[in-house]
This record gives sequence, C-alpha cells and structure tokens, in this order.
Amino acid sequence: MAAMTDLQRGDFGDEFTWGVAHASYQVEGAWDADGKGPSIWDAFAHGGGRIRGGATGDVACDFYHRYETDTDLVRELGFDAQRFSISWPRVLPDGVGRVNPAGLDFYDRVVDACLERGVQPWPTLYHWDLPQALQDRGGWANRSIVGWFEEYVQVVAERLGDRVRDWMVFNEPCSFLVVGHLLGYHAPGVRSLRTYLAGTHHVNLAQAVGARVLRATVADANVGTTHIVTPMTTAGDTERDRRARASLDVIANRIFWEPNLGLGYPVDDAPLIAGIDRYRKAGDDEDVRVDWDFVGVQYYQRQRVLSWPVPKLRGIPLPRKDFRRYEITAMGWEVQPDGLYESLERWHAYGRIPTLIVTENGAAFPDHLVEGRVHDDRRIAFYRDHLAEVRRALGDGIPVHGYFCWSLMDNFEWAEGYDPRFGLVHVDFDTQARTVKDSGRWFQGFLGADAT
Ligand code: GCO
Repeated sequence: MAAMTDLQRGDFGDEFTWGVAHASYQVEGAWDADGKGPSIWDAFAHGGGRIRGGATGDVACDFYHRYETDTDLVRELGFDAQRFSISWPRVLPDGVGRVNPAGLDFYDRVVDACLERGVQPWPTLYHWDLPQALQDRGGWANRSIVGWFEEYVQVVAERLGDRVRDWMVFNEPCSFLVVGHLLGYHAPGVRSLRTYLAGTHHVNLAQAVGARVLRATVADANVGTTHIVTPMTTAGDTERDRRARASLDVIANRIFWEPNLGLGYPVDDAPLIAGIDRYRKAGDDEDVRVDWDFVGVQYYQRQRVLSWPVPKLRGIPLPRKDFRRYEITAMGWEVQPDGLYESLERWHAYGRIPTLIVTENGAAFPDHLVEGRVHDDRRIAFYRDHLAEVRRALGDGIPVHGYFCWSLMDNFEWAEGYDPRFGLVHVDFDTQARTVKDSGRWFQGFLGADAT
C-alpha cells in the first residue's frame, strides 16, 4: 500500500470541511423514549432472525443520552463538522400529524451541543428509519409519501433552520431501496421489483420536495443529498459483460441520480426498469429536478458484476467480490482507494454539481482493545490512501469541499449488527465506554488538534 507520508491538512485548503458521520438508528438507542414512535428498523430488528447475533438498535451507542460527551470527542479530535441524521418517528411518531415536542427538543439540543463546541451541525433528514406507521400505509411504495415527507421536512426545517445551514435530504437511496425493497435483507424486508421501482420514483420526488422546503424555509441553506457511488467492473469485456455492467450501474447508481439532474430514467441501458413508467405522472419530470448545492459522495468499494442472470431476481446480475487482488475489510469489501477518485470524477463529469463532498468513507477492521488502546494501523492506512485520492481529485480541478469519516464511533451496522467496527472511537457496548483508537489520534494530529 502506498504510504502517503507527505499528506497534510493544508493540501486541502483552508475552506475544506473535515467531519465525522453517524446516523440516528445506528447510534441513538432510546428506541421508545419520550414519545418516539417505532421505525421500520425497530420492527425489523424486533422481528427476529434477520440481524446478526439478534442485535437491535434499542440501546446502540446511547447517543440519545451521551450526545454531549460524544460531541466533545468530535471537537477533541479536531473535526469541524458532525453529520448526524434525524429520526422521523422521533419527531412525528405517526409519520404525519402529531409532533412529538420531546423528539424535536432532542435535535435542538444536539444542534446546540455542536454549536457550543464550534462544530458545524450537518443533519440528514432520512437515514432509513421510516416511521412504521407509514410503512403500514405502504411506505415508499405509496405516492402519498411525497406529501408526508414534505410535512416532516417542514417541521424540522422550521425548528432547526435558524441555526443549521448545511442539510442533506437523503442518505443513499440505493441502499434502502435495493437492499431493503428489492433484495429484502434490510428493513422493511421487502423483495419486489415493483416496490423497488415505485419506491425509487417516490424517493426521487421526495428529494426534490425536501430540497424545495429547505430552500423556502431556511435562509442561505446549503442543500445537498448523499449517494453511495459503487463503480462497477466486470471479469471480461464481452458484449454480455458490458450489458451486465450497464444494467447494474443503472439499478444501483444512475436511477437515483439522473432524474434529479433532469436527465430522466436511463431505461435504454437497463430495460428491466421500464416498469417505472407505471408510477410516473404528468409533470413529474419537471417536479423531480433539483439544483443541488452539493452532492455527498459516499464511497466504500467497487463491485464486480456477473454477466449471467439470477432467476429469482428476474435477471438482475448480482455483484460479486474479487477476493484475490485486494485487501479485504471486515465487511468483505475490497480496499481500492482509486475508486474514490473515480466516483468523484464521475459526478463531476455530469457538469451540474457545483460542489462535491465526501460525506462517508471508512472501513471496518477487526479491532482489539488492549490496555486502553486500539492499534488500528490498517484503518489509518485506509484513510491516508483515500485522502490521497481526494487530494488528487482536487489537484485535477474536481471541486471537493469536504470529507466526513464513517464513523465517529463503532455503532449498529444494520444487518451485520455490532460486529463490524467502523469507528475512530471504540465503543464497549456493555459499558458504553468510549476509547479513542489510534486512527482517531492520527486524525487529531493530522487536523492539528493535538497542538491545542
Ligand atoms: C451506508 C450508510 C451507513 C453505513 C456505512 C457502513 O452507507 O450503508 O450510510 O449507515 O453504516 O456505509 O456500511
């Protein structure tokens, strides 16, 4: 692995934002505290058998009660910004209608805790924890959800908009639509092409509605959204390989990006998605457009695409990992730092996004807490090598304005439970003790915070 010993904060410029990220269900716990309604992840986790080790987010990192000391850590490590998400059912227990004042108060306190410590709050409005009450009405497959989402965004923007400038509407639509609605191993556990297509169109409309509400409600709002970017490769270069790659690229990437950019649905490159037309109405092509201030690029891995159909998924070629040539993380993901450059370059090539921000990048490795230390050298190398790719992108004129580590601390990794540890800070889930890992100390030094 290339050792980028000369990497310096100054290489990224004075205006560059350095942050850490986490999400409501993954860290908050307090799943039913103070009037919160259940989310689809509460229902999925309590349903049993679908999460490694039977884990739930009931307690998670107990961020709900520890947000102040956790935000102290953000400051201590030298970061400028904290990306967190807002739990829709904490704010609106039934999804619409009745507001839960205690839920809104919590996010109010989180924002203030950031500001008091000189940390910019970067909330995401939807990081997958839909109110179960709305799932019971069809969830993302029901077009009414665009209006439900509008109501929710309005409530949050009115409350936090006097102090929060930087907003993300969604986190990775691909992940919850493909994994939750097509493959079925994330909440709500649905396995249906139709639901995936309907949900995708409604999420794309909700992106635009959310952005409009933020612009109308928050003065000087900096409005973006986040997307996982998964570059696709193939084993060979036959016509069949190329078609498989193009098709999966649509299903996992372009279908979530291009309608908002005014480019429509790339049906020609993936006839499998033609059924999405059933859910489109007159005026939607206009309504779905958004002029993003920024797009958050989230990069973890490339995928290798198989070129033969899998009957149960009606011909969708599944990605496959190539375990032979690259270092592998605890998630089974290949470490390929140049894929981050490729992801940034690809978004830049659309020519429609003024600013890109890496809103997630990071890795899980088998960490060991020994005598109060976690020597996670592999994670340090991972960050150095990926940051070197960000620097290369900047050098090539790609407008990257920030970088957020996934994650501040070890947390609930969805269907994988608590085994994969992504944090810069180790969490003992029995005692809730936090221990800064060597990677956290590395950032502290890199960001110049250890001198203060
Ligand atoms: C996602 C989410 C995070 C994950 C992270 C590691 O990309 O899946 O935004 O919630 O925890 O990516 O898998």
